[in-house]
Amino acid sequence: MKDFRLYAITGEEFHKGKSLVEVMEAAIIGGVDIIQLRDKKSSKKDVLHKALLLKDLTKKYNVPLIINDHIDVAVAVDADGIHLGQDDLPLQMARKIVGKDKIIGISTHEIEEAREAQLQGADYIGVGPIFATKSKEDVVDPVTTKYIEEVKKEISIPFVAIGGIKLHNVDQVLNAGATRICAISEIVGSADITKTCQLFIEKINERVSTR
Ligand code: TZP
Ligand code: MG
Repeated sequence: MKDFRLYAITGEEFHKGKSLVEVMEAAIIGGVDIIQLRDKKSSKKDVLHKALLLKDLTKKYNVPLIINDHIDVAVAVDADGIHLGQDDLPLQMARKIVGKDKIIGISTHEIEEAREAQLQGADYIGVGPIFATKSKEDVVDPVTTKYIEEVKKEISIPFVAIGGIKLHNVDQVLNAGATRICAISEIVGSADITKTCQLFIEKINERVSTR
C-alpha cells in the first residue's frame, strides 16, 4: 500500500451537525491521506449509503477509503480496504473475500497480536489505544507509548498509532517512534478540522524528516 501519515476515522457523534462528507472533506483538505468509515450503530443499509458517499469523495481526492467491520459493504462499493479487530473474521478468511489487492488493517493491543497480523499478511496494523479514549466502547486499558517502541523494534509492516491522540500529546507518540497517526475525536470533533489536520501534519513532518 502507498504510505500515509495522517489517518482519520469517522465518528459521527463528534461531527456537531456537520455532514459526513463535509467533515471528511475538510480533513482531506487539511492533509489526511487515508480515511476509514467506522459506524458501529447504523443498519447495513445506512452503512452502505455512507460508504457510497465517501467512495465518491475519496475518488475525487485520490485518498484510500477503508471500511471498518463490513467486508460486504467494502466489496460492494469497491473500497480500497477493510479494517478488522481481533474478534472479526480472521485475516486469511477476509483475504479470500477481498482479494490480494485490497488493504487489510488489523487492530492490535500487544506484540503477540502484531506478530500474528504480520504473519497472516496484514497490510498495516493499528497500535493502541495509546492513551485513554472515549471513542471506543469496551476498549482495553491504554497500551502506552511502550507498545509503540516494541512494535517499532520488531515489526516490519506499517503501523499506525491510535487512541486518545491529540495535538497536545502527539509529540510523545512521535518521540516513541510512530510515523503514522490516527485520530477520531481530535480531528472530526474539531471546530476547524482542516487547521487541526495541518497542525498534525506539521508535527509529523518535523519529527519524521529528522529521523
Ligand atoms: N481503536 C483503538 S482506540 C480507538 C479505536 C477505534 C478510538 C480512537 O478515537 P480517539 O477519539 O482518537 O481517541
Ligand atoms: Mg471490528
